[in-house]
Amino acid sequence: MTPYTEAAPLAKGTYAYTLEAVDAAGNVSAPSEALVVTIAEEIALYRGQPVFFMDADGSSVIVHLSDCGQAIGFMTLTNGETTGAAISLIYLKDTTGNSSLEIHSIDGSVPGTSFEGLVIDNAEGTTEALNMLLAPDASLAPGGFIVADGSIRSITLAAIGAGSLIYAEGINSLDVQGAVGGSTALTTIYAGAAGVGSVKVGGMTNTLFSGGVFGSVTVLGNVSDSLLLSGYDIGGDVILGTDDDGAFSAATGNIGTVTINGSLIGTTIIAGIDPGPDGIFGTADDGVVSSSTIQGAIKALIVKGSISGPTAVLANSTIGQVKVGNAKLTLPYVFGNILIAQNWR
Ligand SMILES: [Ca+2]
Ligand SMILES: [Ca+2]
Repeated sequence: MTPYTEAAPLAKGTYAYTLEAVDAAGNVSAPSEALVVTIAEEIALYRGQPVFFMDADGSSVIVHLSDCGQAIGFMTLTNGETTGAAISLIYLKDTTGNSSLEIHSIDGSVPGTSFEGLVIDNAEGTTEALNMLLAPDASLAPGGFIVADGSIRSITLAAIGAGSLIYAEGINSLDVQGAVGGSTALTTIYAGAAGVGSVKVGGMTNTLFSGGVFGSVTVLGNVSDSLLLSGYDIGGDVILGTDDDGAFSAATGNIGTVTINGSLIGTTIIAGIDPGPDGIFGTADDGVVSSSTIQGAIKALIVKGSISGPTAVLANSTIGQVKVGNAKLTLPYVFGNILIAQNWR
């Protein structure tokens, strides 16, 4: 087998390669299945210089890296200008807590746009990665990711697709007008010991959310098949139930008021509780997350719709009040496979 190398670097576009075998007698085989290769377009992002492109359905998209710091970056688009483009990756380097990234779009047969990946590599010595990711009409594509090695002050997105990952060392506010997650694959949001300040989302499905503390959590629709873990660290592998799980250091494990305008379905909400050896929250072997600072209180849980199981809401310390529909629940509340308890361990 002789390796084949293209003579010159390929221009952006999509290329198909097929293989035909020729024997000594000159017989030519049928062509193989095509190997399709897409060469992406890479666009530099300089602060203060917006980049414009047209996405696949004709929306005009503007990507803008702004404000201070030495932040620079690049953006990789798949497909060409003739078919329209999609953002496959945005990479930002040397950002600070003053840097902001904005993605806006107008028009197109499908409103808004989407991106598959955002990597924020903040400047050395900074703990803040970004002031603002303002993308109110951009969705994080299913299976997409946002990864920052520092904190992000505010994240505004249209939606977060199923199977996505958001990893940051603290998020002050997370505002998602549409849905977070989907039934097809687990969505993970990791907010480090600093946790999240305020969370406001359209709905939440099949999502694992881990942080040292949660401020207010407001959901316009339902929360289903999800886990909100305050104080309990799923670790750098962002997988629940592995060896690197434990306590966030210097985190309170508290949760502010959780308001769900829809229903709470098959979901676990934890403040400062450890699942114990069985790995399941709400069983007899549960423990307290062992950090000297963990308190693990929940200020209030207000569900405008109904609660269905298996659902567990457990606090190491107190739960201020629990209201479902118009009823105020007395704790501990145990009904079928629903368990709501304060001072759990
Ligand atoms: Ca883990
Ligand atoms: Ca357990």
